[in-house]
Amino acid sequence: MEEFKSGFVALIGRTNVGKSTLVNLLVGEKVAAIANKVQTTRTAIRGIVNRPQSQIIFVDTPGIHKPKHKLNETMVETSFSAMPDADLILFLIEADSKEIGRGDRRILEKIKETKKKTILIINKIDLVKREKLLELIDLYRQEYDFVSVIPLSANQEKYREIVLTEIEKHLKTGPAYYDTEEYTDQTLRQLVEETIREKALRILQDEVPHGIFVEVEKMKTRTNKQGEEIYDIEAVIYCLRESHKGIIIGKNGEMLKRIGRAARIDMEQNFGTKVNLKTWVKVKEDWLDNPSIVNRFKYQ
Ligand SMILES: Nc1nc2c(ncn2[C@@H]2O[C@H](COP(=O)(O)OP(=O)(O)OP(=O)(O)O)[C@@H](O)[C@H]2O)c(=O)[nH]1
Ligand SMILES: [Mg+2]
Repeated sequence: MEEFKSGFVALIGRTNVGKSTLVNLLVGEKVAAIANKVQTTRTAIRGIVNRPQSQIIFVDTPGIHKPKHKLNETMVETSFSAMPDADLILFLIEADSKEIGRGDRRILEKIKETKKKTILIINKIDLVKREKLLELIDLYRQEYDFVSVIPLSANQEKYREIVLTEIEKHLKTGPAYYDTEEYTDQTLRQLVEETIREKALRILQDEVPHGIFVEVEKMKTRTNKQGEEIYDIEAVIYCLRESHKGIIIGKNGEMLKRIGRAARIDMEQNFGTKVNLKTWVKVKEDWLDNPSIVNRFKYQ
């Protein structure tokens, strides 16, 4: 019989390349927030795949970008800290890249430094012509000896098995590090906070959602009259300014209702229970540079 394999696989790439989309696809559950905005993921998030002969622990990380404040700095630090701990790295780039930009160059240098086994993932191939890919593969192959190169679309199910099989090949014999029933290391509370923040990111415009963090204040489970399990959740959305608070709440509270409704629907689907969600908005100026808040996003 083949021996059981396991390992930690870190996903690294610039912001918005589709790391969280790929983690969710591979895990088959909603582990990380996805949005068509930069800097969606703020800390290292683990997603676990349990297979008959292996356990793969994916480590999603914040996208590499140029920091503007303490939170940004911590996010980038977190991503680079995840690399030395990994057994394998998935380096994600976008299929429409024409050259190696500054962010990708920085990541490449780190990979060369750590000499880690790395799979190059070229994402969003649905957006480019095939011929373009060959040039890009060539360009990157000259930089590092990748164990393999996989062009794909992270939002298409058909790539799931291809990537998992390739990863499994490169894992070493080892134990299951996590309970095989688990699919993430995040608590339910963290999943709730991330779901609300994801909806705020998707629904709000400009800089408003980037200054938000969410805190669950109360979470209780009970059984309703119909015998269904229901979660009563109260959460606060913190933002940077009074003017942002006005935007998040919206006219007659419509915006906040939209965010809350979208979050509730998502949670009911992902948790398989009913959810009764109440949200408030509060201002906390300068939190982006406040170490006691920002330190929550450090790699651990
Ligand atoms: N067309 C297309 N869009 C994709 C694909 N993969 C991801 N996206 C979109 O790209 C955007 C960013 O995806 P995320 O998964 O949040 O990217 P990320 O790398 O985790 O971003 P950060 O957390 O900010 O670093 C979302 O709008 C996704 O829907 C793909 O294969 N094709
Ligand atoms: Mg992400």
